[in-house]
Amino acid sequence: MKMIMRWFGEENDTVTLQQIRQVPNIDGVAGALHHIPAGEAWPMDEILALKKSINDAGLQFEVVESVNVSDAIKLGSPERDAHIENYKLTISRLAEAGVKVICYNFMPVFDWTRSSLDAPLPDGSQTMEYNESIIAEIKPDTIADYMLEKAETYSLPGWEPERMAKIVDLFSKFSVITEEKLRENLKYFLDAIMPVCEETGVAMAIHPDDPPWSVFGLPRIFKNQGDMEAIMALNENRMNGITLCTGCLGSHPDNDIPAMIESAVSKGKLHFVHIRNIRITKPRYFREVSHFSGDGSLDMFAILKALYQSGFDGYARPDHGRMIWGEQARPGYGLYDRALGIAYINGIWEALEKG
Ligand code: CS2
Ligand code: MN
Repeated sequence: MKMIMRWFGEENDTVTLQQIRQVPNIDGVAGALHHIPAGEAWPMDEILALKKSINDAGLQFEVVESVNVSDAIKLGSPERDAHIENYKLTISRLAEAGVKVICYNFMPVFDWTRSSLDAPLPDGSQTMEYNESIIAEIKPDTIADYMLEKAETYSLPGWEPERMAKIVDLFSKFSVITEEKLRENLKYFLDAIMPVCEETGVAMAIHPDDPPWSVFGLPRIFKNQGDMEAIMALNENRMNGITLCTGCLGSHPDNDIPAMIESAVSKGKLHFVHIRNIRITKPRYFREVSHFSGDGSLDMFAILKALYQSGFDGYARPDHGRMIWGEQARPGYGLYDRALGIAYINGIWEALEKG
């Protein structure tokens, strides 16, 4: 298992590569060109500049998170073929730069959704919270107003101001897309890119829907093990694989994370793991907590044991962390709590290795 951290780039991250380099057992970072809109090809010179800055800090750049998939590809609208051609170009260029895994998601309109980015925990830290009773109040026709009202304090991925005007339009387009149709559109995308992935050795790793149920009435196709198996079966190529996010899938108590790990590894399709813990207070109400099993609802030892025993040898990263010790950073992506998470994971992993 290769341990990495997500890094948003010099201009967008409060955490430096030099700080990341000092985390015990760190191998590299998952980076991206965040300013390139979904649907466009990533320029080679910018990929190489990003790689150089990471390598110069003594870190590897083998994972990209994310090359975002455009709305046209998710909707199956006419521009999708042009966007897919650009995506294929991006894959080949990333391969040339030494990238092995691309993390992406197929969530319509929004990436992860939370009701608060700075909910207080009893220890005085702040964390992200999902409370369905708040989310349920927001209806598709009022969402643009809600987002504008929140814009100052509350910026979720996909909620960028320039997208707001498009939101109402996107909702109406997705309202006719069933889960079956969305899965079909994912298959169309995968079938088109798999030959390039095969040829270049780049694995695609789809991230589950966060939270793993439908929000704002939008279709969701990666919520549980059944969905995961269906996605893996869309294209048999080993490069059509999974990012397993423990905190995301684990926020639904029916999801058996160790069983999902075993299944994906046995098919050679687990390429990337996001490790974090959450505490479920009641159904569809959870807070993100430290990695320590005792703080949350997930058994982190059982999860790591499943990775170890199944022979997982892909990439892993701590996912989100709490905001602790007065750090001011992008919600979920401070240095301190993620580094504590890695130290804890390192301890469990060493114990597993030494029996
Ligand atoms: C990440 C996701 O911050 C996070 O929760 O796990 O945003 C992830 O990067 C995307 O869904 C993958 O495309
Ligand atoms: Mn994740």
